[in-house]
Amino acid sequence: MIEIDKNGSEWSPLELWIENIKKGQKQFAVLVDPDKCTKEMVPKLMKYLPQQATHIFVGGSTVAPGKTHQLICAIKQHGALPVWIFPGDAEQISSEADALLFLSLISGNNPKYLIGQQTRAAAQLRTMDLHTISTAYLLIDGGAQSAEARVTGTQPLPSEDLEMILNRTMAAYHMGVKAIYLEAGSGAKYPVAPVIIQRIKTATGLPLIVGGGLRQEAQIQTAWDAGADMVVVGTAIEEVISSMES
Ligand code: 1GP
Repeated sequence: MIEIDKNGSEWSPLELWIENIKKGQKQFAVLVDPDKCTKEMVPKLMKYLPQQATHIFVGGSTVAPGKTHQLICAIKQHGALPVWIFPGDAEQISSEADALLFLSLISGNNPKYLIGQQTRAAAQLRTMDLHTISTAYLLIDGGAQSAEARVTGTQPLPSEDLEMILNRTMAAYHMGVKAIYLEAGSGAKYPVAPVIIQRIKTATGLPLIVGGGLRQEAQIQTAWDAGADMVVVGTAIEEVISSMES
């Protein structure tokens, strides 16, 4: 059954994404960190967004409460792209977003990021109408110490340990997640390798997000060609925007 969501669309954000995947349309999310982008900076952000952008992700590893909501409100005022929350913790939730990636950090064994933050988030979700996308989140070594590993107190999975990456992903698959997110870490030296992307996409068939260390068009195309349905770019776009005149 097709449901009308709160924005009047026939499709929920996840259903719409799956439709795009069926049509072969690749997605490009620009990641905006509320700690680095204030609401005053939003007009400039929207002016210099890359043309390929299909989504705006909002989130960061350490964000003061309230900042995520303010930033999302400003983005929604200035543009029409769907805004999905990519939360570093349960404080980063706003009913103004179109969707919340309901992440579980399954590459690590820290209960706080496997079920703790999710329990706190669920308490808030009881009082708001926000579409959630259950997502298995895997941190994979990208050759640099990442904020994600530091803040969550977990080690990334070694990129050569395909068996472990696959087994952890399949555990989440059997628990019924709706999407997978392969993360090399913000500012990674090496993005997630195509062989990993291809293996995970083939094994699960689930909508697949890939991010971390994607700086060049060719790297993005490689991730899409390997099976990513959506790429996420943060640092490279932050750098371009901050180099532009106000
Ligand atoms: C999104 O954490 C990444 O998955 C963002 O990484 O800042 O390296 O683009 P970059």
